[in-house]
Amino acid sequence: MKTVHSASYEILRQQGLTTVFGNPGSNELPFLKGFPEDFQYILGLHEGAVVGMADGFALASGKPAFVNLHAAAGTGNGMGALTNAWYSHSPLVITAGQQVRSMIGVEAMLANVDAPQLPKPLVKWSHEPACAEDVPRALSQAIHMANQAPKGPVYLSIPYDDWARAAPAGVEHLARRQVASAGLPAAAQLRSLVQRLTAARNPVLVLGPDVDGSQSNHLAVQLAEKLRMPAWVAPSASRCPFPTRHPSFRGVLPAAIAGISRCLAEHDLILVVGAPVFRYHQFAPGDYLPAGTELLHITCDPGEAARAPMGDALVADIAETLQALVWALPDSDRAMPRALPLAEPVVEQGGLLRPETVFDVLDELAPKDAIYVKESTSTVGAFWQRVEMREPGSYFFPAAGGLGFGLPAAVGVQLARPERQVIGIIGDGSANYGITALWTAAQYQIPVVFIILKNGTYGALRWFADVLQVSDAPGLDVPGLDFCAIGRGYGVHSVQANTREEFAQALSEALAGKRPVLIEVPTLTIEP
Ligand code: TZD
Ligand code: CA
Repeated sequence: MKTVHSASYEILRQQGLTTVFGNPGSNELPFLKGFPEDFQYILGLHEGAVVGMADGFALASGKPAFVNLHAAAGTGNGMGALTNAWYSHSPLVITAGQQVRSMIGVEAMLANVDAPQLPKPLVKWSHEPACAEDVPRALSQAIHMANQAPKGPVYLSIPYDDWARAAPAGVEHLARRQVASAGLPAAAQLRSLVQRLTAARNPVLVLGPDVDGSQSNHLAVQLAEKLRMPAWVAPSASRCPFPTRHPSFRGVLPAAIAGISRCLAEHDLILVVGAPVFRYHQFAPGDYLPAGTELLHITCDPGEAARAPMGDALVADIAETLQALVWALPDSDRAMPRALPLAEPVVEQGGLLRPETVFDVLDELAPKDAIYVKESTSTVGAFWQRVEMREPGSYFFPAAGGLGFGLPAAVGVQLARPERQVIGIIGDGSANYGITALWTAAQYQIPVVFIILKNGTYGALRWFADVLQVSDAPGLDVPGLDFCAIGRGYGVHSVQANTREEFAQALSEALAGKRPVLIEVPTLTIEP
């Protein structure tokens, strides 16, 4: 007999979701029964780590990732991670076990009384099928919803007595369904874009995470070269959309209204691609645009288009649109922008290392196609200045600033991209929110190099406390943490490096090995 269970696994198999990131409970056991040999189960010890790993896996593979959580408590633990998945357009298909249908009403243990309500508003779609027979179809819908532009997380609650029920007639049509979308602007829209870009005296490009997400980095380069434009990375960067040593590269825009206007003041036209307009952070009021400047926005997300406070937006497929623009635009005869000068080495005083030095050593020793998963908030600026990134998919940072992404996501990214070295650069504050992912890296031998920058404090909050003139806030320091002991406790080979030489040595050894390694580096605190 074909069951809801076998039909659902067939859908997952045919749609390529054969890796299950999970943390099980009694409600999930019937789903895990007879777990097929062609699937792999990646156990995370806390749901924040489970969702973070799946998020990294989805972002790095560009494909939906499957998650199985335990009812309300498991879902709740994973929800902080959903803030990042939502804003990074990460296609996560999250399922959770529910009590048997007849026991939800009496609120038996582990009944999630209003399951679809719980993960809102951090999912695109949240659902509990009305009957067991609808579970396979709902699962198919979940996959296609997650994967449609703009991609994002979805949630499905499944009562555990559903799995053993007979699948309905016609279920076999679901597994091989393909749902595609087209997103090329109409000819007239394209003409208008080309006209405005050609007419501009001094245009500038601002690129966001969806350029990298749609693997359009090379098209962004061609566009910048055609129009001889400088290219900025949109504020609060969660990915790297442009090679960082290209002559057009200008760095990451500040995440403040006034700061952005200041950086773009000399331009008459700003073309934003694949980013919200804009992902501001610190409140610094001012004009949204420099006087006399126009803004054009190309995005795959209708929500981003609608909520922007200025500019004209076009909702379209990023890759298709960039390709069409590259074909249609004539070469400009402006001068090519000049490359930014490389950052000078900093002077070490002999005490704690500066993060800049750590990054210089990384830039020197890491493979040029290394993937950086970064979650050390006070060192973002220094990192972008000092570490070259060339390839698509080279950088991931929590898109909503929700800490607990970095360490697990590094594990998920490495699982999705075994051919490239993943290096996690994690603050001593951030590391604690997703620390259990170290265990998964150790048990599954996922060879991430974790670099823990230990400055003993929530460095970015120290800076923010200055900005907000809060000089006396409690709870900003995190002394007394021994990450080598913690790493060893979770089964990861761990070493401390105190000098440039020790760090270079530890990093070289870690890169040469085929196992996860944690390097704890005591550092000074710098400003973001
Ligand atoms: N909790 C969660 C889940 N996300 C957050 N973003 C914060 C708290 C607040 N927070 C920040 O926004 S930055 C930060 C905190 C606690 C400090 C992180 O410290 P770190 O990095 O050691 O990882 P730096 O380099 O010392 O800033
Ligand atoms: Ca810190």
